[in-house]
Amino acid sequence: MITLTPKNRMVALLCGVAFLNLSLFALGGEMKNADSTKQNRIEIKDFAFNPQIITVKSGEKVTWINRDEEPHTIVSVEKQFKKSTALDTDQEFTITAGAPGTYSYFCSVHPKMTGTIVVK
Ligand SMILES: [Cu+2]
Repeated sequence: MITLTPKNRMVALLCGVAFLNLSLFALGGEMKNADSTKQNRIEIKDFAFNPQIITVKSGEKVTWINRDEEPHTIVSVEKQFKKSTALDTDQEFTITAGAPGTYSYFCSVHPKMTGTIVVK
């Protein structure tokens, strides 16, 4: 039988605190993961945006990455977001989706390249 001396009580308390800390840490890690999986990525390859239509929630980020050897830009048809600079190979451009609606965009270097973001 274990008697609870003051020292034993202290050890038990410390174990409890350590356990609580671990649980909080695990929870924080999970929340962080959930956030980082919320990535909306559009690849630019072979003179096309992939996916060509993407649906995101207002406030989420949308990132384009240029996988072509040619420079491309991202320009909102109705100026719903600032236009990108000319993206070099593997260069990225990120916007934050604003008010719900349909955002059409194109590449000013190759105006036939078009895409759509649907913001819910
Ligand atoms: Cu282009």
